Amino acid sequence: MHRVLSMDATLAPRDPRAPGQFGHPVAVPDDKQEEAKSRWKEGNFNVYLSDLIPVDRAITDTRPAGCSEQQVHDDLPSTSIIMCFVDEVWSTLLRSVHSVLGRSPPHLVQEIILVDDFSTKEHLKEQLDAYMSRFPKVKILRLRERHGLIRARLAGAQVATGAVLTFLDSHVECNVGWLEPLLERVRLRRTKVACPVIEVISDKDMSYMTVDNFQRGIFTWPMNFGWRQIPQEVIEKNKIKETDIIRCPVMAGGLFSIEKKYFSELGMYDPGLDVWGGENMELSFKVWMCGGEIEIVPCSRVGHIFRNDNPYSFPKERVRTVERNLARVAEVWLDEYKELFYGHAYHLLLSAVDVGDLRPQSRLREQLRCKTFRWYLQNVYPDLEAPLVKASGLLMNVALAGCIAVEGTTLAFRECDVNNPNQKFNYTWLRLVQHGELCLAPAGVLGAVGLRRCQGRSRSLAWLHRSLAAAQPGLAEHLISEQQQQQPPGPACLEAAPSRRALRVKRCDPGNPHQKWRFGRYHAD
Ligand code: LR7
Ligand code: MN
Repeated sequence: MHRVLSMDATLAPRDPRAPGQFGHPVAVPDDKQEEAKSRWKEGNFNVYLSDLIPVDRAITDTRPAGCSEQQVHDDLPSTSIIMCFVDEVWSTLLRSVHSVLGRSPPHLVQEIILVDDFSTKEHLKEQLDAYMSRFPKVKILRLRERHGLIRARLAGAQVATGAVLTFLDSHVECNVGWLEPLLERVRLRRTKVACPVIEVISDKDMSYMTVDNFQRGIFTWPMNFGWRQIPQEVIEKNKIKETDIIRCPVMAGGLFSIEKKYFSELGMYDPGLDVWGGENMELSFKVWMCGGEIEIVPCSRVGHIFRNDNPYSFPKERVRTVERNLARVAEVWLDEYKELFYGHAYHLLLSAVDVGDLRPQSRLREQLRCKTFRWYLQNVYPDLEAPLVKASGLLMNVALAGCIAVEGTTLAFRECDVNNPNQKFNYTWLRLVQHGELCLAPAGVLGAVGLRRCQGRSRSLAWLHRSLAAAQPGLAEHLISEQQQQQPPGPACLEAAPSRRALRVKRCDPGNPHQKWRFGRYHAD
């Protein structure tokens, strides 16, 4: 083994006084404000400043103490670096490539594959070829139509010859010693997927900033990626050090190393995902559930320009594209937990997005003998709140303290009995009041209610309650039917009639306790 190589061609920069040198912030001169402003949209960051900064600027070594003394193996696998871009700004693309060339041990870089995802900008054509012809390791793969990030990465992976694939965005700066610690993890176990700590290159002043330690990649419903700090008490209890590997439920998506053969065994990315977004969820679930691990390696650090908006167009609308990708991922990987996804993105359920053919992905999951999403939650992401239903137990009327019961295929209103299974209902993420296969439903005539076979995608079976009903003043404890009402106009609520103890749907009345209901237990708001 050897001490990690602190290779950095920029340690003695050509011009120490150049703007942005050492990752310092740069200010736009007063007389250039207009120009800087007008060029912002070329990349949705300060393109004017980026162009002033040397493409091989130095940045400070932000690694935690101890990283530079770590030992890595002499026989690390070599890697192909794959960088996809569409209409990337010249200076940031060059800076990305130079940071790899300048701060990676050359023998570990098999090649740098730049995948041009059908860019329209002139500087990315002959000018780029000419510039990169000086660097024999840099190869440019030109796609002849827009593939989108996900399929562009697959195209890059197809031609890559290294044992490991390392994906990077096209506006990054790799820091000193970034590569060996990633490859060390993959060498340790071929099913490890290693991510660097992603630091921040300011979109405004182009400064290189470090980030808080102990961050995990996580998601919240409906599958929004985020970072979350490991709680201080957990750090103390387990004596976690700044240099310790962090296991992540999900990766950010852009920056990681994965063994090429393992990536291909996993079927790479689902090729049915479109353009951009959600692929990080897909790969993360697939890796964890099918025997691998996602790790953040604190001694590997790469800066990335975070932008508020994509500077390129989407073939279809962006939100629609991402939502469709996520729904596809949910359908393939989430098992019964996909109800949580749809419950938090209910409009997707109603619009019945066309997720395409899922069979190849389901077959893959079977062939790989992947574990269940429940296993993933228990073992990889136990701190995610994921109750399978929103509420459960008896469904009690507030005014009469009586409960709804299923008798055969009809409904009755009875004295509450916690031991009677026929009085147990779930309030589901799909907004159903459900007992087994049967769901509470307005029967259509004269305000009657009855039972119907449950059907998640049907709005006529859905009820609003608690947080969902709270938008309508005074109705939070009510059960508001989502069925389109003909007569009477306005929202209709479930009511236990005071006299005959019968159930019916009547016009919602905030003050009426006969319309207020409580489930035995609430698992989510
Ligand atoms: O159609 C496209 N074709 C491309 O080649 C769209 C994009 N791209 C390129 C693009 O030029 C860029 O180099 O793909 C790369 C990623 O696109 P960005 O930079 O617009 O994405 P992002 O940084 O906003 O988004 C993050 O989420 C994406 C979801 O699909 C990808 O996984 C990105 O790689 C990912 N970036 C990171 O993980 C860096 C840290 C961000 C965070 C959190
Ligand atoms: Mn990016």
